[in-house]
Amino acid sequence: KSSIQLLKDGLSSGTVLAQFDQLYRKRLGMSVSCARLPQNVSKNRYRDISPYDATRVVLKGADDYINANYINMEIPRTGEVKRYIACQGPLPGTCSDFWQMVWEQSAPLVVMLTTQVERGRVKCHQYWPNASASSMYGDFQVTCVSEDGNSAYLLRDLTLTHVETKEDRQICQMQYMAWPDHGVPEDSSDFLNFVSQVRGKRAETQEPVVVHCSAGIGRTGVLITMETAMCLIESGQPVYPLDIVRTMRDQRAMMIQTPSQYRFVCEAILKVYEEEIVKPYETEPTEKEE
Ligand code: PTR
Ligand code: PTR
Repeated sequence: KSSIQLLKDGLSSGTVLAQFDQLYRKRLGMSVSCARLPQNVSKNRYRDISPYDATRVVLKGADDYINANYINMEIPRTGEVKRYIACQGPLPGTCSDFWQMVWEQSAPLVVMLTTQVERGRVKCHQYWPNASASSMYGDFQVTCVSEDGNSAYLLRDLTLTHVETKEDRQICQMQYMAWPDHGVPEDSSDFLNFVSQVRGKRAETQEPVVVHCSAGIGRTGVLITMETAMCLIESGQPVYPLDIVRTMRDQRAMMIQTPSQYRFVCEAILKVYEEEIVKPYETEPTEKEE
């Protein structure tokens, strides 16, 4: 059976969700001691969401902590590795760390999957200036050159300037609006369209894409899973969503938070495949026999 047929059967029988429920949330033996240091505690949005020490993004300088992990997703047989940085939504006190990270990691694209306030609770600080304005964040000035979009998502062109050297870079921020935390996007077509846009934007570069929501695990995990699955489909390879989740959780704990998020992404993968939203480059069938 093809991986897609297995996924389809597993979704109707319920085994797909049962396997997700049984998967470890944190990889055994991975320490998170940096996040727990007294000077870093206030830099975490949620006490129960900490980055593994082994894969955390280390800032330059003495104060090197930010709640962020590298997530590398290898696409077998293509030689390609899709690189991400998964992080929490910045807090008022971590905006300058955030921009330092974007700068040091040469990230060209920031994907934001939350709004600032949901159901009356702050989910992410506004770490960028309003349209046509500039703000300072530590050593960096950020200018919002343009803002454009629709009800599902917004695109912002930002200029990030290192004030001391006067060097500057263009950063694109893509914000998906219609997706509450612990939930799923309101519309899978809008979401798939958004993921395709993200793929298009990142096509020209090998640099890591920064992805965040509020905690940087649930919605961030869904987006990375979706893009990885699209790459696999495109290169004519089988898609095993649980393997994707495991690979992510080996690099940041708890990626994809709820069974409904997992179901949503599995159904979206089926849709991409069946409606040929992404088509294989190769013509020969390459799916593994099971
Ligand atoms: N989820 C709650 C929070 O984020 O504040 C509750 C919580 C509190 C969860 C403490 C875990 C906590 O323990 P530790 O800091 O040891 O992970
Ligand atoms: N302690 C928080 C909670 O369980 O509510 C942590 C948390 C918050 C976890 C948001 C996931 C969240 O969703 P996301 O990663 O999609 O922002």
